[in-house]
Amino acid sequence: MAIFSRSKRKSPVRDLTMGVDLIGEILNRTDQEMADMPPVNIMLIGKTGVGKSTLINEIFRENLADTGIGAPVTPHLLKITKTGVPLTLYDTKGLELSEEAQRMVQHEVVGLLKEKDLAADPKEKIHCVWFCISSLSRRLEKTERIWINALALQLPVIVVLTQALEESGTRELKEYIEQECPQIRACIPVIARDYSIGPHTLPSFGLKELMLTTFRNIPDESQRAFINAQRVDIDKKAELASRWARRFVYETFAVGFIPIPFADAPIIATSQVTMIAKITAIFGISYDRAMLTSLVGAMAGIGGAVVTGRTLTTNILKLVPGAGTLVTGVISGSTAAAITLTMSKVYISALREVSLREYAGERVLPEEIRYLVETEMRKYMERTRK
Ligand SMILES: Nc1nc2c(ncn2[C@@H]2O[C@H](COP(=O)(O)OP(=O)(O)OP(=O)(O)O)[C@@H](O)[C@H]2O)c(=O)[nH]1
Ligand SMILES: [Mg+2]
Repeated sequence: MAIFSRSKRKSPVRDLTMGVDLIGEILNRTDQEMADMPPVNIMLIGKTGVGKSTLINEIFRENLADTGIGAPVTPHLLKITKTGVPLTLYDTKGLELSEEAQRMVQHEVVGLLKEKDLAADPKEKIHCVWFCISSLSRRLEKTERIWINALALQLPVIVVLTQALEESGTRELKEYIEQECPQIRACIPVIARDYSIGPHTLPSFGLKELMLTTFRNIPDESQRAFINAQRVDIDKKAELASRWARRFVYETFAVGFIPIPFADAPIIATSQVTMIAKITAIFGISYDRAMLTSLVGAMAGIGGAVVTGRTLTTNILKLVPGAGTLVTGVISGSTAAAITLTMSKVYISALREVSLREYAGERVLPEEIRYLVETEMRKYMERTRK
């Protein structure tokens, strides 16, 4: 059906009339989006105990350092990946040992960087190095300085000052490193996880800054994967998803959309399936059928698993001011755009809430997801009414 002249679909989504498994379509489509997403590749260098694993677990989804699959690439380099997270981490071991051992680690790292740089597949390239130095050590060793400067000539290097418990010492070390290593992109102090010291707690900080600085310094094609994999800045996920959705809606409905009778409303859902899948992939959330059924089912205003394009479109139509009168009429490009944009807003704000809960370590039950979506829809309706 040539309704969407400028839609950028990779493979056709079936016409979603009654009886089609809409959730299944969204699930397949999201899997496909994830499979097509080029991963972001980050190398972490730093002595044992500086907090590399803690940093990984706090910045990325899914407790990656503990639950990801670690495969040794060389004696001192571990490659960490996890299905469903578009990210490859290279973690170094053994830097704290003798100078001889340090040289070996350097040799392995340089070898890997060269190999990846020459690799035919651009997806293999290392995009950024997080060189971790404990702020508690209060010093930058000569070998570290030489190494950082050499690496920074080849690719973006961010020095992460971990365990930044003490303010003035951290500030001095940061200034010193910035002066000694002028080629680095940034030197960022962090406390990755809250520290309890006696009755006091030092709250974590610096992770968002590290996240955003990395985002700005990696190639455009890996930014989406990075936003998906990280969990410290949910608003950035929402921002990227909203920006993408606005463009998608404009491209799909503004040009070449032929007005259709309302009875054919479900066909609008083909583009909405594409949109929901893409937003889910941009967001980066552990999705499965149960979760999508709750989310999309609630948007369609029905409890069961049989969500159709018609129920979804009809229910969202209620949120579009003045569109109720269309029931017997024709859906124009601007109405279709309004429905789809509204759907993206509701979906993104629901995903935002679900992510906040998930990343706080809570298990979000399907009934709660349903409730969250309904709340978002009510809020949305009140806002538009005003
Ligand atoms: N609370 C808190 N503890 C931290 C932080 N960074 C490191 N630690 C603690 O320091 C210890 C070592 O941290 P890891 O993250 O295992 O260090 P690592 O760099 O991965 O060490 P290796 O895997 O041996 O190379 C652990 O007991 C952590 O709990 C932090 O930001 N907050
Ligand atoms: Mg570790």
